[in-house]
Amino acid sequence: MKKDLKRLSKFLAVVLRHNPENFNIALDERGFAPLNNVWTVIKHKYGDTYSRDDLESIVHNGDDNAKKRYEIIDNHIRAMYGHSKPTIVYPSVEPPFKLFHGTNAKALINIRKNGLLAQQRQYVHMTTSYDTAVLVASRRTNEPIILTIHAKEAYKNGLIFHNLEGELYLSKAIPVDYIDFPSH
Ligand code: HQG
Repeated sequence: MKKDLKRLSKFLAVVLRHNPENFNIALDERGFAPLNNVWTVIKHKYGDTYSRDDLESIVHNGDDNAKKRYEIIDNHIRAMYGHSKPTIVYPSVEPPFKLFHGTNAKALINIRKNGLLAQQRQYVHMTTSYDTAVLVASRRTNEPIILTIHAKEAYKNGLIFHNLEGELYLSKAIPVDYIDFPSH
């Protein structure tokens, strides 16, 4: 992704995931805001730097890894996940047999004690793709640690999972009983 599109994508995250009220944007119960209102906010911040095509490109093509963070439906736009405040009520789904979560040695100490907790976001993020888990962990460490989550078993025991689209799954917290830790 071009560097300047990444900047716009990060700004959209601030508006649509974290602080919509700072920009006088109200999200509905599914996390959507009128596209025109969001476009006005972008124009106010960046002037003519970005076109509507740039915005559409971020929404439809995602970033370098074709990772989609936003969607537009009926002239409304939302962040699909990653909110720092309760925003979207996701339907519950039955997850696959296992999911992966990429983390680092420092976090692992606490995860071994308390399981996976959502930290600054609303949910723990997990993926069906081992390689994606490595990428996610690599944001914070050169030595990713990949945890395997026994998701189906957790689900059968009452834990709630959500899936937006594709490989990303969310849950409020994952107790240690359902996590395979590295042995060393
Ligand atoms: C760790 C990005 C201490 C957890 C990515 C992680 C992903 C604990 C960090 C998405 C813990 C939270 C999510 C516990 C978990 N004690 N640390 N009990 N439980 N942790 O960023 O999964 O670019 O909120 O291992 O690509 O790293 O935003 O979650 O290291 O899809 O679109 O606490 O964010 O997507 O970090 O990443 P995050 P994440 P975007």
